[in-house]
Amino acid sequence: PVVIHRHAYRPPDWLVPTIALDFALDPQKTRVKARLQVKRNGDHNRPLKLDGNNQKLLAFSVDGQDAQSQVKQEKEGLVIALGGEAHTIETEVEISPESNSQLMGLYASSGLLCTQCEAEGFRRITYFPDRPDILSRYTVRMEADEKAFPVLLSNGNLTLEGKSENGRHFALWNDPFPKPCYLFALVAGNLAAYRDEFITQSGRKVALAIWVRPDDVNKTHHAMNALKMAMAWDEKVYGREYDLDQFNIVAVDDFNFGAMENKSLNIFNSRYILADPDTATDADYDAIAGVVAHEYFHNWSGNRVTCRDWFQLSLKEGFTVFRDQSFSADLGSPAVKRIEDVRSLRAAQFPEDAGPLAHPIQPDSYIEISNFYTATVYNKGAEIIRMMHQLLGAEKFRKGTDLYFERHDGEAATCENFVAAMEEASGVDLTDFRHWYHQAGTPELKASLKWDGATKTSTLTLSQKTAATPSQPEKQPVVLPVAIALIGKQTGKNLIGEQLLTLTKDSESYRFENLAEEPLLSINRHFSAPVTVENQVSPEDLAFLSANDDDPFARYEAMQQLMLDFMVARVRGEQVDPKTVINAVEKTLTNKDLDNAFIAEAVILPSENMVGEKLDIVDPKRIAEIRDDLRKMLGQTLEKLWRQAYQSCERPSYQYTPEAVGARRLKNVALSYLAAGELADAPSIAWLQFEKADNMTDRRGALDVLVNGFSPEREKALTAFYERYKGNALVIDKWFAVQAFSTRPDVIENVKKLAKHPDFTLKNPNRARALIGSFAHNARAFHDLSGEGYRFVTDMVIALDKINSQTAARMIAPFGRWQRYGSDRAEMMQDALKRILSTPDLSRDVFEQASKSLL
Ligand code: DPP
Ligand code: ZN
Repeated sequence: PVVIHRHAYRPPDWLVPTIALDFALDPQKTRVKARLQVKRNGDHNRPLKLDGNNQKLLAFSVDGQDAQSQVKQEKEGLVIALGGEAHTIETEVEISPESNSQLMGLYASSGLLCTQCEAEGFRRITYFPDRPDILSRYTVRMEADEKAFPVLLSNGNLTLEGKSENGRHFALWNDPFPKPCYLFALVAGNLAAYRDEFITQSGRKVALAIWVRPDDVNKTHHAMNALKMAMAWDEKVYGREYDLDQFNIVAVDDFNFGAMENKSLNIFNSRYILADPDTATDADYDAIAGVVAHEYFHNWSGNRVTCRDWFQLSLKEGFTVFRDQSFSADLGSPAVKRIEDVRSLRAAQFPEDAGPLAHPIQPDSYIEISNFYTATVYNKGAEIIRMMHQLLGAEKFRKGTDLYFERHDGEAATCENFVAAMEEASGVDLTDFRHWYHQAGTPELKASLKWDGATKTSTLTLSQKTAATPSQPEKQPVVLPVAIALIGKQTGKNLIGEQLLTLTKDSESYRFENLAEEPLLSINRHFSAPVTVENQVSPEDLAFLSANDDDPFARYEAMQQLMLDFMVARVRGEQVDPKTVINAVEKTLTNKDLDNAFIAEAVILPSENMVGEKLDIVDPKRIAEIRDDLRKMLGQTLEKLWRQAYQSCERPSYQYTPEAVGARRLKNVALSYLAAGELADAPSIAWLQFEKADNMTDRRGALDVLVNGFSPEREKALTAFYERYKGNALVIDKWFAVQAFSTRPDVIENVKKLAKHPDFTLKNPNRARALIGSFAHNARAFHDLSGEGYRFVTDMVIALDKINSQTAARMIAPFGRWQRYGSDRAEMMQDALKRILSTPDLSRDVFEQASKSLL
């Protein structure tokens, strides 16, 4: 397969200022006519190359003359020699939406026709130079059967609609903003809209519509609220206003990503739009608000300023994730939001950075760009923008984004353009900071604080090291903004309030004088730098910090480290006393100054994977035993407190307020500890909660607990849940996922059975991810020494690759960590990768991930 290199970028030979598309839509056979105005770019005589695959070429002409005999058809497109400076190219092709199971290009989903073009789906619709640095003005005519497809949508403004022959109708759309083809979109189907409007800061009225199946209109209100808040927030925080008179969102059931920011026609995976209390959890509500905001924010960070090439992907994604994270933090509790974001960074990105698929936020090369929509490009990318925000301060950061938007509006830009604008507007030198863009791996930050009682002085030494990653054996020091404070070991008072230390070298020391007492170090407050921290602190001091640090995130971290150190020591076979951990959890639970949402986060143990990352050889079974054991101990010793927390968090009826969400969170964490403690009445409490729940958070919380046990309530609840929600795909996804995450030893047999359930299909990415993706992240089951877990996921990846290679490729990463396991597991994991690689007609997507994972 061809490898694309970052340094091989060359500007396009031909530009396409305008394109007119004409769709005769039909699920089996859609005809697409395209008229491209092409313009030679620069002084050269290279031919015009149009990317295209999965389509039948019916006609090809240049300047109105048939040119089918002059055009060279290659496997991946067309090549035509052109003599003049500008020409009109016309093509007509036939494509089949219904047989498009890859869900890239134009495809059918539950009776709708819709598109997904990022990154390279447009070439499956029509022949076109499919690269993000070609910006064109689009006019789109679409025609379809009026009964089956009453609604016809595309980007921009609707300029004309009407009837045509044979029960068909048409619509004409015109998008005044030049855009790359990955932002093109079209939807046709029987949809109903929930409508609202937004008045921009300059007073322009924007018509908003969320299009869904007619039965689902009542589930769009939360998404609509989020959209309006996001529009107002972007005006207030970034000065960015919406630029068209219409903004449409469509929800579809079959979707590879979470959502897509097509200009003025965002298309969403329905799981990030549809919500009501009966079917969506509080976590779903948060995710919906976050994704709606994310896609909306792309209108500026992505669409108005787009990416020059796909190596710049983090330019739009890292920045936009940072923007949506800040939005959600402003809306709710910043500390809890930060805890959640860091938890997902640690769960998804740190392992990526530590394994064979490690890549910088600007990768050096790729085989298939779809494989680089990663936690690194998105979430680490967001952390890198967040560090710039800290180094510059909010005001200069805003000056930088203003300059960036102004300077590059209407252009395809690079990450370097962004950093340069930041640097210029702020006057802050970011030369060394740029290493973050090209260096993979999570830096390890070592901290040691020495106290000299005689002089009342402390010296803090910080040092950093980044381990080698594939093709990057040597690492340079990176710029680390480290927020610290010194806290009195006796009094718990701040001796030194928060300071931002900027570590730029391998190692540096800082002196603090005239301290009233011996200090404890509060480090990497609010997770100011995306690093792992090595800091030798006693369990007692960690417990003290977990109760006294004035930064809520740092309190959470102290607690996490305390729990993690304990579990790691136990896995290593050391005799350690759980008392300190238990007391710290008790203190947190009884602290009247803390809110429920924070308490719930703080008392959850670090994941099994986090324990694994601390060990030379990962033994998932042993780690699971140790973690279960600590949960059991906490459940039993603090039984009274869990019961109290549970009761005090009960509410007479469902409300969606931050207070009620926090209460539900703590209530369900308390329930899970009662069950972990194997308390006799835990299953009946869970069942009662399940039965009388008036919302999905409580119903799902109860099911999560029951599914791990052997009580008769387990089967009752699973059956009741299924019966209640059958036909509701999003909730049935939860039913599959809950079972795939079970801690029971028979989970693999059950998951294999579920793969044969009539509701299971590999064709729907949400369903495939719910069962296979969830199972592959259930460490104890996936890594079972029988090898059954590996075998099952391998079989599924191979089968899925034929249907949807992008989704299949995303399930390979867990195999790539084989070096971290003992030889018994490592060999089986390598064998799984080899078996995948020996499959005939493997996709580029899966080939890239599997071959890199073997190295
Ligand atoms: N660009 C999309 C998003 O992240 C992914 N396809 O918003
Ligand atoms: Zn995005």
